[in-house]
Amino acid sequence: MSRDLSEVIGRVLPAPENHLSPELLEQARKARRSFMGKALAMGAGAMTATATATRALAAEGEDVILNLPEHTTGLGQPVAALGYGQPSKWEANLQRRESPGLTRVSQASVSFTPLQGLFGIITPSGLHFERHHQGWWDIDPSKHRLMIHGDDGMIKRPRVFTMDDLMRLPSVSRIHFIECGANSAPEWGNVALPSVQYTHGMVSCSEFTGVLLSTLLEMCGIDRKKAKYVLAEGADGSSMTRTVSIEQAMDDCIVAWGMNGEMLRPENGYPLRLVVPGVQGVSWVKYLRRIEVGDMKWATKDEAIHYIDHMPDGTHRQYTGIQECKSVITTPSGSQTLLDRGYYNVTGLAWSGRGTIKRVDVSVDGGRNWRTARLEGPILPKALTRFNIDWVWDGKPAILQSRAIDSTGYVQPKINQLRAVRGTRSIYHQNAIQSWLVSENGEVSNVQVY
Ligand SMILES: Nc1nc2c(c(=O)[nH]1)N[C@H]1C(S)=C(S)[C@@H](COP(=O)(O)O)O[C@H]1N2
Ligand SMILES: [Mo]
Repeated sequence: MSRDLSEVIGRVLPAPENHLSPELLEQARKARRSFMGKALAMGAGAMTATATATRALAAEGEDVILNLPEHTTGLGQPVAALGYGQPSKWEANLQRRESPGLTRVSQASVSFTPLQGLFGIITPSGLHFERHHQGWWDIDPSKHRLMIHGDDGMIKRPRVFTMDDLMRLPSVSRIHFIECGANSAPEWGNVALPSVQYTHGMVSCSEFTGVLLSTLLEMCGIDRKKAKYVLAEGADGSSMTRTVSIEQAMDDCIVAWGMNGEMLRPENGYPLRLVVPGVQGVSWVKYLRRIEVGDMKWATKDEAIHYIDHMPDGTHRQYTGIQECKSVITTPSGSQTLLDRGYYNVTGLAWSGRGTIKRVDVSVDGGRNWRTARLEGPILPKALTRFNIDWVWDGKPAILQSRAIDSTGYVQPKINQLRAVRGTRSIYHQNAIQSWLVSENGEVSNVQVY
């Protein structure tokens, strides 16, 4: 960009739930309204109006830069009062939230990650989404055990591990996304949830630390000829039990105790969870207590009745675990407001359960024209990948979309392409292109483009 950015830079008013206090939000809206008035009055000279508005803001700011506030002249705090650090109080609106449309059924609940307020690819642990089928627990690690066993000699040395036993073993630390299979499910119908937090906030990405499941299975003497599947079971009341293929189990599954450099948070499975990279969240069994090796799928309740895909012909598909290639623009996104015309860094996330992200294209005209976005490193397999692209908003309505392509060549589909194959009765695996409408007044909302 050769132009002087200060003349054209646009500012995003975040979704109300993020970052700005209600007072600041109202201030910004007022500034926006007076800018719109000026811009309207100046007609074709709108770009000048933007420059005027920007200079007005700079002049306002000069008071701040000239008058030294107390924090520049006084004594600061010695060390953080709490032993464990907390975010700035100014960031109090950046929170996990329960979706407006979802009813909480007893302890079966979901909280969503505020993707609109995050940078890079790592989800801070305190903002990692949660999905509990029967509530969460803070389990005493000294009493937690993991049993590995299998009939017919499939496991020659069955064993019960303590946490200490496990944490002495050779470990790995790897960055992976976890996405609930039901992420973006309301888009199957025409339910337009207001913000990216609710449309896509059941995806998070962390560095997980633990012992490879293959290491444990080999230690226990797995019979590779007989073994075809493993069953993972959790220690909570949801009887969460999921079949994982032996290929995946021996490949990159991790029996993890660490998340982002510290022990797992209780709500994310402390002290032990299974990490099944690329596969829907439900297989990432929390409070992991048992691994059984077998030669048939178990067809447990969470794979025979739930987590199935209803097809248009009335049949249903089972064991569709992989999270296919998907992406979403996180800023500007639903419920945010563009405060003026000019330059924006359009940014978002892309991921694929089958490998790495190869390319992300962005459209600002509802899919007629596409430009290739910049991918931000690191680009890791089965992890979130950040993309960015320059955009100068001319003040006219625009429809922003992103379309990801993964290392297998798979192209993220449009919603009508997905519906043509899958119908509209599904809950899971909705990975269509997401569309955000930017209206003339700068407000961004969720729309579907066919
Ligand atoms: N033991 C147990 N494991 C579980 C669940 C559960 O309720 N109990 N929920 C599953 C579902 S449906 C998802 S999407 C992920 C959510 O993981 P998180 O709460 O760490 O985000 O955990 C999975 N593992
Ligand atoms: Mo889930």
